[in-house]
Amino acid sequence: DVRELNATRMKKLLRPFECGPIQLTGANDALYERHLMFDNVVDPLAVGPRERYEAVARSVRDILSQRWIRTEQTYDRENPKRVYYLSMEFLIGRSLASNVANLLLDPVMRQFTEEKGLDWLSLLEQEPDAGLGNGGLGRLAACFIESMATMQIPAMGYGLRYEYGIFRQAIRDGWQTEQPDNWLRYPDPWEVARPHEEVEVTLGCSFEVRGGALVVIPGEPSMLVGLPYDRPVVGYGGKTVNTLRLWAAAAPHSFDFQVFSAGDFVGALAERLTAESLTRVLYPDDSTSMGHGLRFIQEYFLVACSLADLVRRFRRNNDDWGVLPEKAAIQLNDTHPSLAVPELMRILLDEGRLGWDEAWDITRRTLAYTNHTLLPEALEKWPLRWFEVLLPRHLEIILEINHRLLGDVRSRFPHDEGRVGRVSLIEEGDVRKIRMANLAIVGSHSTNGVAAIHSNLLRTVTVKDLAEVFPERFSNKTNGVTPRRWLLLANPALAATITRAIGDGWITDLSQLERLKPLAGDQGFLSEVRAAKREAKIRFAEWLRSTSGVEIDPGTIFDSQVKRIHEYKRQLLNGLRVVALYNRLRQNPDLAMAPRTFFFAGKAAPAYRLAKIVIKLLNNLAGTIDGDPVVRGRMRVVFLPDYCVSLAEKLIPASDVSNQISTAGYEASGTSNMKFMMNGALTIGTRDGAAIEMSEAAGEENFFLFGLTADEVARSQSWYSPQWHYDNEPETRSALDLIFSGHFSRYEPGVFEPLRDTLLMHGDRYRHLADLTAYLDADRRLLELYADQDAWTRKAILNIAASGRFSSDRSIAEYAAEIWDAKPCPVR
Ligand code: B1N
Repeated sequence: DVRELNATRMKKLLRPFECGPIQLTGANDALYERHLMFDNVVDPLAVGPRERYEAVARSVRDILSQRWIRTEQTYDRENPKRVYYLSMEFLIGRSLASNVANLLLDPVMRQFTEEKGLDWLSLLEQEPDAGLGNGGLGRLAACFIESMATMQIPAMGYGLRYEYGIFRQAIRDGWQTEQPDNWLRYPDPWEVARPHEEVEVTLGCSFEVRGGALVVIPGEPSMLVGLPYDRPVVGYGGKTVNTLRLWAAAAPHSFDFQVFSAGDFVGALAERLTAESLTRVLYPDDSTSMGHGLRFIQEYFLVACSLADLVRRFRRNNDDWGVLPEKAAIQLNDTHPSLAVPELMRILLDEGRLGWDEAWDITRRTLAYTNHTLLPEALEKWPLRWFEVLLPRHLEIILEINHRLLGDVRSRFPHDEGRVGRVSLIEEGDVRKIRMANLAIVGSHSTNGVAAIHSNLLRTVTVKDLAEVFPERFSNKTNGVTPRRWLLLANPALAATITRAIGDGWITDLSQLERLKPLAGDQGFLSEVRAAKREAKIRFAEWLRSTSGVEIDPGTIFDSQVKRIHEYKRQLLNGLRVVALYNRLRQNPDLAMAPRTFFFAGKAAPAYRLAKIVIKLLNNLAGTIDGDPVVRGRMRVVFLPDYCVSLAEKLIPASDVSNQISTAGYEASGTSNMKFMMNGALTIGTRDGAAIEMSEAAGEENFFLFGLTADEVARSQSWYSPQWHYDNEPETRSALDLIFSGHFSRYEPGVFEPLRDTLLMHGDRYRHLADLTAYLDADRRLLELYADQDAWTRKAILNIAASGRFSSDRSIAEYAAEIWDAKPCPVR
């Protein structure tokens, strides 16, 4: 029994250090005290909270180390098919609580912290979030590797070790400001550097970073080194510990100062620093491709390092290149790593000396691609010129792929030159570009979207012509989230309530939540679920008060919208709803309306002007409404700064209402929607992304759906008139009038004028006003239900019971069966 084994081992490991002689041999004497004193060479009695966190984390790492080594040994011995998940982002957040929980060490930890007089929760707060991602795409990668470890799938995540993750957001005078997030300032106890497994990467030119911009020095090929840093990925139960391998860029050792420096030691050293700056910072753009050269090289660097590494591992155990597709499945997380197509071809052709047809067959059968967005501005296209300078061999290969593709298409679809132009890997124009999505689809055996509606739109609209050429390659894999972090860890009260009702099998088989359905009629269970929600709300309110001084009332409805700030996600629509409700109360202070706290959180891309104005509006709404005695105690607006994984873990369990209100057809899937559902929030939202499947699973009567459908949005160009809504809908008009009257911006005249432009003047691509009255109507239904607490909780239970499908374990099971043909490889 792993649980017992670990418990005894942990007790030994954490045995207090009693000033006796310290044994420096053997595995079991790595005491907490030893880490405390010797890692930082400090007096254990004088250490601060950060050192205590580090020592605890290192003790936990000691415990998982054996398993981690044994996992790799098992894979090495059994040579199973491995899954490689390539992603520019892994938004993993904190690791301590998750690793302890997955190692089943909670009871031991409780005892240990008690003995030491440590406060577990404040210990956890010492760990910085690993913010190596922007939002949903990066968090999905994190959930997926956790699920694969739990399901004992031989998998590895490959990403970049950014020194600066997503920026820290602070709010000054209502505006977003960005601060660099130097999350590795203190030594990270989880990462293990593997200098002996470094790889070399060749580029067709040299480059310099000057003033943040990339300056290419053509002509001279250059070399970079990729240094792997490994992080453990602990599966639930602690049986499998997989690896997340993050690459850091460095200059090669062979770098010859004598030749390059010509006496200029410091100048030559600057070149080294340039190499190291490649992986310095994560691009903070979610859903737009900014077209920066540095980003292009980052993407190639990830691909080149990861493929070199996995091919080396493959060659250790196999001498026939032809079996690569039986030994490796490489999943591309969006097109960001899609240079894997020409890179794998290059390896097979130039290093493996295979012929084109064989190399192409192996490449395609090894690679698979996931698309995460249909927004045209997010679809990556890189100038052909950049390939000429940086990756000339890859360009040659891409052109050959394209030549063969277009030949095929012409013979299968004669007299259809329109199609040929659209499926081509090259976009013609002033600046010729490579279409990375087309490259990924053509160069792989599988393309999937991340929710049913999204996969359908991808196949029938966005890349229709290619999908008709390769229909068998397209499928859907609806996203999921890990129930370990998002229910077991984040919501201990609800998790315990569920376990009391149906046992703990749900932790690794979330479909078991269905067994809660009959309990929706059980008065005792209703009160338990209500009490759990109450506990989460109090916990959140307490945390908020103690960290920011902001006081909120857990007796109010907690109504949340937390996600990246983007026009298509329509935080602005939510803002208009808030203003409309505020107007109702101002006009009729005696109106009966359940008191509510509206929470907003999310970051805007630093260069996204309009999104930043939306943040400003939400903060000004908060300020004005807070200061208005007429609505005191009736409604509050709170903008929580610096939304991140650890904040989501606190707020989502505490929320009663989940807002998922994107313009239908624009949100590929969404994943926070699933976390809210699992935690017993009711969803008010549009028929978009995975919310459609969620409402089908729970029954539409248990959802508050409203607004245009994706079809209606797609056809609305001809009739949508924002002015009509302004002229004919009194609440729409008075909400807009109040904003533009300066009511929320008394000393900042005109700040919100750009919003008038987007909402009223240019036809508004995101159709805000078309959905506002429907939103308010859904909100009215929601408040009616809330008035009947039992009816509300019943629906919450039915939602929880139907959320099992949205576990990332289910998503991974589908990928494993239908794309990867990967099987568990248990570690004995
Ligand atoms: O991926 C998530 C989905 O649940 C969301 O609906 C989707 O918006 C999100 C460029 C992206 N799509 N595209 C990105 C991220 C970073 C970047 O540089 C695009 N993120 C999504 C998971 O499937």
